[in-house]
Amino acid sequence: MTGSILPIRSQKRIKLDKYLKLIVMKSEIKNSYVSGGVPGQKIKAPGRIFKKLSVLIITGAFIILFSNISFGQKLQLNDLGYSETPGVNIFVYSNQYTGMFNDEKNAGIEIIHHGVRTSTGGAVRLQNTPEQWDLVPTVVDRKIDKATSTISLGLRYNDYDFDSKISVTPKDNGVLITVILDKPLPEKLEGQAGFNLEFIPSSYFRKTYMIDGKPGVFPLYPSSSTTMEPLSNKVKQYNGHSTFDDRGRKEFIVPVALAKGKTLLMAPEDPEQFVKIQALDADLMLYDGRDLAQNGWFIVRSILPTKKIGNVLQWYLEPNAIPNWKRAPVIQFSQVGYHPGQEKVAVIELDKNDTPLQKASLFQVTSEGKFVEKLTADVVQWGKYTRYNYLKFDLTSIKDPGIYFIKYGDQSTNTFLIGKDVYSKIWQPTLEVWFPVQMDHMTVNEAYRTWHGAPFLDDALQAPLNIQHFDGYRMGAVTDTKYKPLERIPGLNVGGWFDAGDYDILTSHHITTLLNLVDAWEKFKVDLDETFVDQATRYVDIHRPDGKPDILQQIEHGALNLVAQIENIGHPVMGIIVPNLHQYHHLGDAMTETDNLPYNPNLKPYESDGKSSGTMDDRWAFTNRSAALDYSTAGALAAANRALKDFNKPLADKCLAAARKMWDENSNKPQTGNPPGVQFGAGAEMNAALQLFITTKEDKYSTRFIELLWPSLDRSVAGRGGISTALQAIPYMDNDFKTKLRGYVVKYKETIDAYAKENPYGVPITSRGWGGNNGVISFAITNYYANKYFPDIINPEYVYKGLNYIFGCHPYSNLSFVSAVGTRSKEVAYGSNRADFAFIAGGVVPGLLLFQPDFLENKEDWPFFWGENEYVIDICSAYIFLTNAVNEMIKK
Ligand SMILES: [Ca+2]
Ligand SMILES: [Ca+2]
Ligand SMILES: [Ca+2]
Repeated sequence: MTGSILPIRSQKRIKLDKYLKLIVMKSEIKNSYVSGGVPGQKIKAPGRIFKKLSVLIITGAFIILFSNISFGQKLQLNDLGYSETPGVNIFVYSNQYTGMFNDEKNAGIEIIHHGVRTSTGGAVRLQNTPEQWDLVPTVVDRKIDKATSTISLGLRYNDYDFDSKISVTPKDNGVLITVILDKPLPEKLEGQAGFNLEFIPSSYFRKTYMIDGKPGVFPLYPSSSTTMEPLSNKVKQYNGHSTFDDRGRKEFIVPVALAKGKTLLMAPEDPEQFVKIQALDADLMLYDGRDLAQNGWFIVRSILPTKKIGNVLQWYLEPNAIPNWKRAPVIQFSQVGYHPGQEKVAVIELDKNDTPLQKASLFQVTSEGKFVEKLTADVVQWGKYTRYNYLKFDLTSIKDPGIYFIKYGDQSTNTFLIGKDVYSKIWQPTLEVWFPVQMDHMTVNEAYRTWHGAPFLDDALQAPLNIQHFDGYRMGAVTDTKYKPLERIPGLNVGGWFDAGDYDILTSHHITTLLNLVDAWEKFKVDLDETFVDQATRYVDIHRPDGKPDILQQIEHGALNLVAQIENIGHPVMGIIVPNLHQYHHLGDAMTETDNLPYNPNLKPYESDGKSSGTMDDRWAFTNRSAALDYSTAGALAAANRALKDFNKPLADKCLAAARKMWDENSNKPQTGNPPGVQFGAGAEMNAALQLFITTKEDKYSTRFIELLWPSLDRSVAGRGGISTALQAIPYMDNDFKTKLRGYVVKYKETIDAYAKENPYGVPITSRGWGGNNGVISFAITNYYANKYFPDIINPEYVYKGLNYIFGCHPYSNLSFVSAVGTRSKEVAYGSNRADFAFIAGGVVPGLLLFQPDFLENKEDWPFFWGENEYVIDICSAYIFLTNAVNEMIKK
C-alpha cells in the first residue's frame, strides 16, 4: 500500500489550498532505507513509511487521509546563489543556454528535487513544447538581491526584438515567479509567447497529477492529441531550419494540452517528486513534449496576455520538501572489480547534512551463498567536493579472489569481483558489438536482430558555399575541390563509422580511432575474431568468426573512407552529414535516414525513377581544407599502412601514398614565419611526422618530429600532442631522447598529483558541455606509457585510478560508464537505439555534466542527454587501447 491521499469523495467542496494544509498537519515521512544485508538491495520501506495517519473530518463527510506529504522549512538563498532547503534546490539561470546545440535541457529555472534534477527550462518560450532547435532566449541581465532573496533576469529574443523580465522570490514554502513586460508583446508573438517550465518525464512515469481537483495519469508514451496549422503561423526555428518533414504541404504540428486549470499538483502521491503550481492570473496547461520529439519533456505553460505591461503573469511554485531529508549515501567502487595486487579504495558520497559513520565492512559471498565479513575498518574523511562530503574505505588488504560486497550503515552494494583476470575481457564488447554497430555503408546483423541495413549508398554531394550546419560543420566561400556546389562526388559510399548517436562521418574522430586501433593491434596483438565482415556484399555479422582479426577489419573499414576522401576529393574533409534538420534527428534504421538513391535534379521532390530520386536528402561533404586535418589524416593513414600491409596490401599501399601526398602538399607550403611548433595544427604535424617516421624510417620525418616536440613540451606537458606522443616515440628514438624526456615526466607527475587534491578520485574531472570521461581515459593511457618507460616515477596505480573511475568509482552513482561491462553498468544511453531506453554493449558514455554551481549529474533513466550519455568512436577506441594496455601491465 502506498501512501495515497485518495479517496476524496467531494473534491469540489474542498478548496485545494485548505486541503493541502490539512494534509500537512500531522504526517511525517521516514525516507530512509530499511536495513539490508542482502547485496544490491536498497529496500525501500513499504510505501515510504508514514508514521501517523491523519484522520480528518471535513464538512460532514468522513475522509481518511493516508498522507505521506509534509512540508519542510522555507527556501533560503544560499551563498552559491540558489534557493535551498533540504530536499529542494531551485536554480535560477545558474546555467544558461550555451548556443552550440541550442536547448540542451540544462538551463533556465531548474529544480533539484530530493537529489534529482527534475525540472528545467523555466523561461519565456515561444511554443507549447519547444524542441531542441526552437529559439531560446538570451539572458541579457541577471541580478541577485540578497535582501529579498530575489533573482531577476532579463531575457531577449533578438529575432523578434522581444524583451521580457522574470523575477523569482521565495514565498511561503515555495517561490513566486513573476513575468514582467515593459512593452506589450510583439503582435507576431501574441498567443505564442508564454511562460514554460519543463519536467523530466522519467521522474513522473507511473505517477499521477491533479489539476483543479481533476485527476490524471502521466502518459508513459505520448498519445495526446495534436492539430495541424499552416506554416505561416509558425515561429521560426534555429537559423531557419525545420525539424519537421512536412512532405511539401507547408504545415506544422501543434500539440494540444493534456489538461488545463489554475492549480496543478504533480505526483501528489510521491513526496520526493510532488510539485504544486498555481497560476495567479492565467490558465496553466500541461503538455507532452514527446508529441513532437522523443526527447521532449512534460511542460507546464501559461500564455502571456496581449497588450499588457507590468507584472503580466505570476505563478506560485512549491516543490514538496521532506523535513530533514538527507540523500542516501552512494557507495562508489569499480563494478568490474579489482586485481588482487592493486589498491582498492571505495568512495562514499554523503549528503552534507549526513553524519559520517565510523566504519564500513567488506563481505565475501561463499560458495554456499553465505556472507562472511572479511574486513571492518574505519572510513577516512576526505572532505567536501562540489555539494557532497566524501569518505574513503580502503579494502586493499583483501587479496583473496572471490565475490564481494561493501556494507555501509544499512546499505549493501551489489557484488563485484576480486581476481587476477577481472580485466581480461572488458574490451571485447566494444570491439565485438559496439564498433560493428557503428559501421557505415554496411548491413549489420547480430543473431536474430538486424541493427541496420546498408545506409548512405547515395553518398555524397558537394556541400554548397557559406553554410553553417546545425551539427557544427561549416563551408566557406570556396569549395577547395573541383566540384560545383551540390555536384555528386563519386566513390564516397564506402567504409567509415557513424560518429556517435547521430550518423555523420566526422573525419577528425576517424583519425583518432584509427590511431588507437593501430596502437592496440601493434602493441598488444589484439586478434579477437568474433565478427564476420564482407565488404563485397556490405554485410557484417556479430558473434560470427571469419578467420580474420576483427580489429584489422575495423582498421580497414575506417581507412577505406579516409582513402576514398583523398582519392576522390584530393584531401580529407571535415565531415559528411545529412543536409536537413528533419533528417538529422533520425531515430531508427540508419538505412532510412536517406532514400539511398542518388539525387536527380530532373525529378520532383518525393519522385523516383527507381534508380535516382528528386528528394534532396543525400549527405553533403563539407570540404574546406585545413592543414591540421591533412596532417592528422596523414598520421593515421601512415599508421594504418603498418597494420594493413599483411592484411590488405592494396589498401595499405593507398594509405601510405595518401599520407605522403598530404605531408608533401603541406610541408612544401611557405612557412608562416612563426617559430617551429607555434603554427596552428603543429600537434597534428608532429604526430604525422612520428607516424610517417615509424612507417618509413626516413630521417626527414624524425628531424621534423624532434624539431616540433621539445618546444611543445616546454609549453605544456599535459597538452595535446604533448607528453603522450613523446612517450610513444621512445622505442624509435635514441637513448638521449629518453634521458631528456625524464625531466618532463617528473613535471607531468606534479600536474597529475594535483588532481588528488581537487577531488576524492584523483583524476581530471571536467564536465561542462560534454562529460569528461575521454579526458580520464587519455590520462590513464598517458600514465600507462609513463609507467612503462619510467616506472620509478609513475606507478601502476595512476592507470588503475582512471579505470576505477570509469567503472563506477565516480560521483552521482556507482554505475560503470561502459555499457555491459561490470556487474552494473549504463543500460540507458544515447546510442542510435536511445528512443527505446536501451544501450549498445561496449559503448562508453561521456559521464558527468556539471550544473553550476555544484551539481554533477549522469542520468540513468533518461537517455537523451548527449553530454552525459552519448557514445562516440574516439572514446570507445581509446577504451579498447587502455583496457588492453592494463592487461599487458598486469602480465608484467
Ligand atoms: Ca555528429
Ligand atoms: Ca573477424
Ligand atoms: Ca538520396
